[in-house]
Amino acid sequence: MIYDIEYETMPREALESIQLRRLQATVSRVYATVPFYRKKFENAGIGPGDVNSLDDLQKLPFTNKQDLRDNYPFGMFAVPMDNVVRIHASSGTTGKPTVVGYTSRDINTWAELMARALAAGGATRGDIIHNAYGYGLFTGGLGIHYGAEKLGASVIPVSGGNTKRQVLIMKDFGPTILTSTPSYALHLAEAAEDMGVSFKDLKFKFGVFGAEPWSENMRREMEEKLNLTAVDIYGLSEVIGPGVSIECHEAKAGLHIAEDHFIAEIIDPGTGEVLPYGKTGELVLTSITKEAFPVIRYRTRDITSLNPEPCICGRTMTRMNKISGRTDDMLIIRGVNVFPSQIESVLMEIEGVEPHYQLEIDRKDNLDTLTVRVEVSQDTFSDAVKGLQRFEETIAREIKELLGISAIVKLAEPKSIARSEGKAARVIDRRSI
Ligand code: DLL
Repeated sequence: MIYDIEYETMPREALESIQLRRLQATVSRVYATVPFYRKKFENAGIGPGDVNSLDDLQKLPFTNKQDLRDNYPFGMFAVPMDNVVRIHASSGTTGKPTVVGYTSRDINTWAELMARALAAGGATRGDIIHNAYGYGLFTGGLGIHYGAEKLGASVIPVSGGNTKRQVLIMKDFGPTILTSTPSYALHLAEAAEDMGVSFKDLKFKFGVFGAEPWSENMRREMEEKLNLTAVDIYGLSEVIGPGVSIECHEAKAGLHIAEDHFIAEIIDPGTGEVLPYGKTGELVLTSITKEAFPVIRYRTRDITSLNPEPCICGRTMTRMNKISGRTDDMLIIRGVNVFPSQIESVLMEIEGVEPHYQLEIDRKDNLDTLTVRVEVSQDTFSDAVKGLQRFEETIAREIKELLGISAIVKLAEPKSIARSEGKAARVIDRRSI
């Protein structure tokens, strides 16, 4: 079902004229109300009057995470606090959190976007949504929640954690849509199995998974284990939260960006040059309808490419490909660039390997070592030691062949790698230089 048929299927020309109008209004507003933007624009020698076409967006300076930190906590807000009705923050792994604010119109915009997103992911008014994204400063829980209500579905605000109780709820309430991080969904599946509950007997039809990267191979694994159709949802607090883009369940081939609210660009992360459709680089997003916390050319550090081809679902909005990594989580191991998602992809191709893994990077005598700890199924694990050794070597060989890096593979006992209730921590980098 297409929730907002008028906007989601709008012809390009009409969409672009709306984008330009909204961009101009946003630029004028941030110039007038946020000293940070005024200063940046002035330094670049441009003013609101210089944005006369969508191409002129390229004249505007980028905004990055450090800028938000420098203006911590509320320095980037474009409205007085009187008009702010909600605050969220992203914890991040280092430094201060990034704080974002919403007016009541922003909350409504976000709910609309999330209603659209859930509908694209297969949800309807008649569905019961088991929402296991964390509620709190993280945007996942409340973002999905408001969208589910706007759509008219029934939402179970179960949040993350208390996994056994979640399994009981899944069994007794019969939810039809699961929303959570992909790693927590797998954890739920495992907990259910331990409790003698099979996902095959549950009522889930669709899962809307995001907030962390997951590969196509992981999708296959999840669809089978969870007995549902898995779609990818993307977003980030700085831009609004979940709902920036969503896969349609019909195609599951790229995430439709809500382009009537955000303008997407792909840049070369090294030079900042804007790249054409199809080229892979860093995603840059500009919000064009937000009031409290507009962002101009925000560098997401997420790596993807854009695809303007029409989609079988009827939506005209440009699609972004699944995020393949972040500019800051690219591992350089003995000079070879590799993203955790690539290793995941290789692992998920191998029979007997479970979707739970951790990458440990050390530096010994100035040499980097990569250890891949990966769980295997109970059957495999009960094999003779020799068999296990051979299996480790096979996996290491696959990694070497496909990615060109040598790894030490260590098979881990089923359920020995820590499970997460939110975003999984897959990389432990012990190199301190
Ligand atoms: O993770 C918002 C969200 C909640 C999205 C629920 C989807 C579902 P942050 O905590 O600010 O916001 O983290 C944003 O998470 O820049 C990406 O690196 C990563 N990320 C989010 N969605 C995906 C995805 C929420 N579908 C950061 N695939 C982003 C890969 C994702 N990475």
